[in-house]
Amino acid sequence: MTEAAAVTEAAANIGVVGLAVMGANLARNLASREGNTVAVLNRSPERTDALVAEHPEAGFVPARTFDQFAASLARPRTAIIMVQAGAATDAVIDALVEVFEPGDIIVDGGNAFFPDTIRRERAVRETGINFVGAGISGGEEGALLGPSIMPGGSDEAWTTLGPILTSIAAVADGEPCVTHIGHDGAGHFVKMVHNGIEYADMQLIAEAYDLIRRGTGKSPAEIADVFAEWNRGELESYLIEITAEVLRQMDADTGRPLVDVILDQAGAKGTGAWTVQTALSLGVPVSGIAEATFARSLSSHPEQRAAAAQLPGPDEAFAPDDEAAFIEDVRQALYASKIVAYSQGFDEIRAGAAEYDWRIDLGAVSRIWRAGCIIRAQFLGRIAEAYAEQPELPLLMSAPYFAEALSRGQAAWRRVVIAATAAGIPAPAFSSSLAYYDGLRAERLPAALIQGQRDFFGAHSYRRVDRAGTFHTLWSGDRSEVQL
Ligand code: NBP
Repeated sequence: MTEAAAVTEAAANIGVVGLAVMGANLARNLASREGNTVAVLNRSPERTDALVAEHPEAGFVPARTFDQFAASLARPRTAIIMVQAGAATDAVIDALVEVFEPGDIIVDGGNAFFPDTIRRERAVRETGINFVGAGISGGEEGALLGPSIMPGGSDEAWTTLGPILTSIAAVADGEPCVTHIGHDGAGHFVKMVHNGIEYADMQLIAEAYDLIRRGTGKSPAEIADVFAEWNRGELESYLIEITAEVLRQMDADTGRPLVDVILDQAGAKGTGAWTVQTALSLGVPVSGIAEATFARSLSSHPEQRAAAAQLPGPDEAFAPDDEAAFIEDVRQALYASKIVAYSQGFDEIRAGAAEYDWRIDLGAVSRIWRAGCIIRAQFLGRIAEAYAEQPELPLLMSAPYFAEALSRGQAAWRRVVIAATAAGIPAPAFSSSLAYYDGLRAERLPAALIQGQRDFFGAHSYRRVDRAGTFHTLWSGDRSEVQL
């Protein structure tokens, strides 16, 4: 090999494997930042050729094979995989392990389920190569212009990767939206919960829209104005902003509001379900996220919906006396339920960190979600402040700012849930969030009765409020109590 060829071959400081929409945009983002030269590789070479031809300004270093790709990267070689999650990711990892050396870094930027990331990190670490699972949020636009990035992996990998990811991340109040979340699967875990919160946020907004539409008869365009107004206050967020845009959109074919011609069956790619499954195994009640995930499932069973359509609802029509007051109630119910959803999500991250031995800084997580990602909002700054004041906060919604907001909004929240129930309008996320709030603040819970039932049929025993120890009542005998 000539000297010139060797220099060319090791010209890139970062590589991207997988050049579909996310990978191509991430590669362009990387290439646009000073100091980065980006090697690119895709299974089908046509995609690589198209990207290089369409973006000569990016100065990409294209590769046809994994050998060429490895040769084009300076050490420690660092590659971000942006392929379909699952078997494709495993195939690319295997191929990179063949051509990389100890100290090199493989980053999976796809939407992997965190136990897969833990497994992959363990396997790759055996070779001396670093493996980093990095959650990347923001969709296509975020990948191109600046996503919120949640990397896991080792401290060693972060030393090289940190500056590269910092160069492409979104920026909120001068701070890049990337932080080293924790080891092995921590980054993908936090990305999973981010998506779960996103499900809850979207469902809450959808319930607010439905209540206003059915409660006041306003048109989607009029409700768009309501959301645009809300976006100027404490609910200000990307999701509220795009809700106004979607509601304002008219269908060119029919002249009707687009929202009325879109089939009302919500899709899902699985991250909401992962968040709920994981929460169930950790014993963390994320009821808002669960209801949001179930609401999408419910919507997607047309045969069951057709079968249930004949079932009766309430006789009374829903007509609030004071429309403006009702809309303000819905706004407050939305904000209160949103606080609960985020509180539950952060609780799941806290529990996951304890279970998997990750040292996750919850304040830092809220800060990197302030820009770049789908749930970006002013609100995240409030969460950051709460954790800055009290890093070991046991429950986010008990922080002074949120406790005050909940106490201000709880009467409206109850009125909305009562109105929705009376009118037969489903508001599962609003009502389950309120039940969670009331459950946690209750002085006594009927869990005591459940313990009694469990002891009755299964001799599961119980503890008492007045004495230490474990007890069992001889239900089938003389019903006296024994201490175990
Ligand atoms: P896709 O998830 O649609 O995957 C397409 C890419 O995977 C193509 O480059 C394809 O190569 C490659 N690929 C497949 Br499929 N099987 C392969 C294999 N066996 N070996 C090598 N490459 C293989 O792409 P995407 O929508 O750009 O998403 C990429 C990742 O980013 C996914 O994990 C996704 O979950 C995640 N993500 C997506 C979004 C989003 O908004 N779309 C947001 C956040 C994260 P080919 O060209 O040869 O077929």
